[in-house]
Amino acid sequence: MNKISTQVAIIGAGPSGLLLGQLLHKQGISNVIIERVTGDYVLGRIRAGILEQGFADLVREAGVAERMDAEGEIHEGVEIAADGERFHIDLKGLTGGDVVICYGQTEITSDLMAARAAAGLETYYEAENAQLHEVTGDKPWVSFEHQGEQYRLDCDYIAGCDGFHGVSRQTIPADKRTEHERVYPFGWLGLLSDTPPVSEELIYCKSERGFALASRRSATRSRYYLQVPLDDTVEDWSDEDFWQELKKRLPADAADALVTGPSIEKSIAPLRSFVCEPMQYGKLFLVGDAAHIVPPTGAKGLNLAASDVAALYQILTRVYHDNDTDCVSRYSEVALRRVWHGERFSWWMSNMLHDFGDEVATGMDSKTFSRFMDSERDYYLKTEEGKTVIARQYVGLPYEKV
Ligand code: FAS
Ligand code: PHB
Repeated sequence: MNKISTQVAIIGAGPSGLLLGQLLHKQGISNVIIERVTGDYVLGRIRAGILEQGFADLVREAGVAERMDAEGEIHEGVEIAADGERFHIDLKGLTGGDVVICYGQTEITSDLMAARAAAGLETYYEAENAQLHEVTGDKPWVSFEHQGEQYRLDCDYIAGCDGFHGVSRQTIPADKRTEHERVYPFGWLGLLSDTPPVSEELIYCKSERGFALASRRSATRSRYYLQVPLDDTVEDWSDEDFWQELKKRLPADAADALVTGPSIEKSIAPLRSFVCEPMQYGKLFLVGDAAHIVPPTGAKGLNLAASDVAALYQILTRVYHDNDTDCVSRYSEVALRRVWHGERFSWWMSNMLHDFGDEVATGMDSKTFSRFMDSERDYYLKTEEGKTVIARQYVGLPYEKV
């Protein structure tokens, strides 16, 4: 048995774990990351593309923002196309100057990986069968296997940054956690292509045929999404099928301008709203997708992970720098306040912009629900105060000081 120790054990080397590890390191707080797969596999997951101001500022504080600031695109507005009209949401104008950065999660993760390696920080990739022990005691520890060897990692705290399917949330006894969930009756088929994006700004489209999103990674790389039935598979969709359907859902002039090309990645993500309460148990803290999931319609998933990191980073800095452990118990309360705002916005945007077919999930028939959503769009897309609500939520609510 290999015995190692650190101050904070981090489970998962996705954006949450890597960002937390880098911030703690900057404060002289030792940490070890245990990751189930290879770094290349982590980078191969194509996910988020929009970073809130708060996230970008945290990456700058971590000292890892050079490429993001050089290559990330500042977006001062976003477009919603619905009911035959195109509505521009002036993020900067409606929020007094706040904007978002368009920079892929893959890039942020790559930058954080490089910074961690450059700092010589310990990351165990391909670590198998991680188990968390004595999380309610004074000295929790983690066991795992790596390259055929058994390891025991002693620590003061454990940050469960291991995503929705990780081990951390399951470590909290079922009778100690409440899980809130809404599974949507559709998924998103995403396509990445080295083609010039159809628009400078993102376009969220509600069409008669279902939702579509035109996003981007750079001036030469595009990211598109289509709402698809839950039982669709990637194999059901050739590139040509994707492009033809996208053209039918985009506004006509955007469809005419669409440049198509071979996909370099294509995948289907199911959509759910999910929150685990509380987000801490003894010396274990749940961070990011380990604690909550949102439908990507509000571009909140990655950004809520960042605000969890911000709260936990503040707390652990106070613990180790000021010997202040009173604030430890406040993590879940502080993190969940902002998580639920992100959950509501993502659920609300998904309700307004998707076709729910015949689903009756709201205690009313689908036609009645659809009429309510018509009115929701009519108010929020056609009034200044309505668009201000969308803009404020989209750029991200302020982070709470613990
Ligand atoms: P992650 O899931 O990214 O990382 C968790 C890490 O823990 C993984 O590397 C995993 O391998 C590791 N792990 C799991 N179990 C482990 C164990 N037992 N031991 C060790 N390691 C373990 N958000 C958006 O804002 N916009 C989007 O368009 C968007 N699209 C998405 C598409 C998909 C398919 C998915 C799944 C999510 C998407 N998201 C999107 C949300 C996504 O970006 C997450 O919010 C973000 O990855 C959260 O980061 P982490 O909390 O680090 O979790
Ligand atoms: C993306 O570019 O992947 C993206 C952007 C905005 C969203 C969801 C996904 O709301």
